[in-house]
Amino acid sequence: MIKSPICELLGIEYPVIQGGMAWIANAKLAAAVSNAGGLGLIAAMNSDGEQLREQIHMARKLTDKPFGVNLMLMSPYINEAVEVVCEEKIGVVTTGAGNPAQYIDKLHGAGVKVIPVVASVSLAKRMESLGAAAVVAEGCESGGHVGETTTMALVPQVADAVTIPVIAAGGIADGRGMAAALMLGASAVQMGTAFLVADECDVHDNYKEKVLKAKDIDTVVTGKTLGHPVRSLKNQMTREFVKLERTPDATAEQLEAMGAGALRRAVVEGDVKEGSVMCGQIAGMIKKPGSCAYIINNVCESAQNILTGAKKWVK
Ligand code: TUI
Repeated sequence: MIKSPICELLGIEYPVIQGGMAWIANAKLAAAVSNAGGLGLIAAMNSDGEQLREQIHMARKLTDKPFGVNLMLMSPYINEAVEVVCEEKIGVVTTGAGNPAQYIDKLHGAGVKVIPVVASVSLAKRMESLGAAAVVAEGCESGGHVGETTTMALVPQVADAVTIPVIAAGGIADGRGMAAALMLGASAVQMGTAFLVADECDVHDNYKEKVLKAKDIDTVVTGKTLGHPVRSLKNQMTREFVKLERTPDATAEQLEAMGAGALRRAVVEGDVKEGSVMCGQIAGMIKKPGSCAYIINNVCESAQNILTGAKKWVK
C-alpha cells in the first residue's frame, strides 16, 4: 500500500489528487474521487459564489470523505469563491494560474489549508513562506494553463527548495508515472487527464472520445502571446488560433475573443472542432474509460509493484 505524509495531511487513503479542471470538475467527479480514497476537487472557475455553494452542498450529500475546491485565480468570480470556501469551512483548496498570496491569510483564518499549484521554484518558496500546507509542482505536460518547465525537471527542483510536501502533476496517468514522481521527491500525484474518461466525469462524450483517440503528439500550446498559455488537443480551433497568433497585426482582443467560451463549447456542447479540448500530453496513453475507483486503485497498485521491484536495478 502506498502511503505518504499527504494522506495524513488531507485525511485520504491514497496519495492521489484530482486536478481542478474548469467546467469539468463538478461535485459528482469530486465525490467519486474522494469516495475512491483520493482527494476530489470542485473547480470554482466557472461558478459564481452561489453556484459553487450548491456544488459543495451536493458533494457533501455524495460523500462523507474529505474533498476540496480549486480556486482558479483568473476567474471573474475569484473573490466570491474565496468567500464561499471560508463560509463553508472547506478543508483544503488548491489554487491555479497565478499567485494566491493575497487570499492566503483569509483562507488560513477560516481554517482552510492552501495548496498552490506552482510552475516554478520561486513561487513554491514564496508559498512555503506564507504557510502553504503543500505545493503542487505542475509540469508543462499537463493540460490547460501551463508553465514552461517539464515535470521531470520541475519536481526535483521544487522538492529540493521546500520542506513542505510536494505533489507532482503533469504527464502522470499510470503507476510508472506515479512511481517516477515519488522518486523525484514528490509525496503524491495530481492527475487531470486520466479522470477525463472516468465513468463519473460528466464532460461531453465527444470530448472523452477525442481524448481516447489522441496520440502522443496531438496536443499544442496556444495563447503564449496573451500571457496565458493553454495546452489542448489540436483541432480546427487551435489551428485558427495559431494562425492568428502568427499574424503580426493580430490584436489581443481578437485572440481573447477566439478563446472566450471555447472550453465551455467543448465540455458542455461537445463541439470538439471549434471548442477548446484542454488535455495533457499523456492523453495518448489513455485508452479506456473506467470508474474513479478503478483509475486510482490501478495507478497505486501498479506504482507499488514497480517500486517493490525497483531493486532489480541495483547490483
Ligand atoms: O490552472 C491551471 N490550469 C488551468 S486553469 C484553466 S481555466 C482557463 N480557461 C480558459 C482559458 C485559460 C484558462 C485551465 N487550466 N493549472 C495550474 C497552473 N498554475 N499551472 C501553471 C500555473 C501557474 C503558472 C504561473 C501558476 C503560477 C504562475 O505564476 C504566478 C506568478 O505570479 O509567478
